[in-house]
Amino acid sequence: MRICILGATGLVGSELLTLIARAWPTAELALYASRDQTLAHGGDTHEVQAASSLERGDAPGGDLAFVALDDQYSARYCPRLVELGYRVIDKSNTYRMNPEVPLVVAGVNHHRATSATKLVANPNCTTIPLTLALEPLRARFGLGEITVSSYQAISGAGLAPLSRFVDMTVEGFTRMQTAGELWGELLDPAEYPGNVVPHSGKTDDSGFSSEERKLVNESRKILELPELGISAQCCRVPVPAGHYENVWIELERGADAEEISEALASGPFVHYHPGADGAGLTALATVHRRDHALVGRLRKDNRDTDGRRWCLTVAADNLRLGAATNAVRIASAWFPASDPLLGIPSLRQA
Ligand code: 2RA
Repeated sequence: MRICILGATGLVGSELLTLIARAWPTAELALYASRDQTLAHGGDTHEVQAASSLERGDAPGGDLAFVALDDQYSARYCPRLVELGYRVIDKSNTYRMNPEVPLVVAGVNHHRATSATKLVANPNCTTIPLTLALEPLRARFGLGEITVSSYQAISGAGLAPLSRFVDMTVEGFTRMQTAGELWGELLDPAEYPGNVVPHSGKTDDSGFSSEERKLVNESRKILELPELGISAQCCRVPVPAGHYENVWIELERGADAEEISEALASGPFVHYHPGADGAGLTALATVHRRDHALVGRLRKDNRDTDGRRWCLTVAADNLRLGAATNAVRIASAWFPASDPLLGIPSLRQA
């Protein structure tokens, strides 16, 4: 089995390398990035080729391709990979809302990745954990309006911003210790990425950013609820890893906390934190449960009158459950994974 990764040198690419070794330990690997280079990963050294080499007439084919590139490069290479015989899972935004391309969350709608499917879109790193929490509630109680406020780790912006955050944090503390000044006075808010800011890229006429539109539009497609009343506000926060989402949920049918907890705890790939305080449910706690959505802090909305309005929190490692793990689980529908945690229960039992 030949597997290729486009974007192998990025943060998600690195997680894909780790997971592929767990899922398909004997697979032949072909790694691609912007240019020829050598990649050190997990004690191994890999040769990485320029992705442009795939456009040569003699480019080799393969079985499974993971694409972790920006939109314009996904649009350039995904068709070529399909032409070379690969089944392709693309992490970018390029194909997510394309009606011809399934947008798949393993554990929610993985039946949409069939044996005939050649290209699957991997949802945004906030949408995957949110829909893993919402699907068991949809199935049992129906969904009314959903409101989400997200707090997204800096690693979601990629390796360079994460490195700058770490470097400037160390530099800031060092300068504070030597200068004896308040750290905040030393930092230019415009420069220092360790701030809480709106995730406001590509804001359109609606006033909502592309990140907020992704949560809304992708959730509707994945849950197959095109009229779902959902709204979101997204922030970037100074945390290296772990996206955190506060969610206000209106159910169609009222329920009590025990029924809702049971539904949430039964959802695939969910680690449920019982208790309204959600003890231990933090952004960084996701690094200890990288392949699960952490769900908890369930409590009745103070405005509820009939058991339909609830609040809860969802958190997930944005590079793993929010990206690489979901992609590998989708692929395990076609190529069964050696590690059961990276499989899809319903298909694996078949
Ligand atoms: C972010 N979801 O967190 C976007 C892309 N990973 O910035």
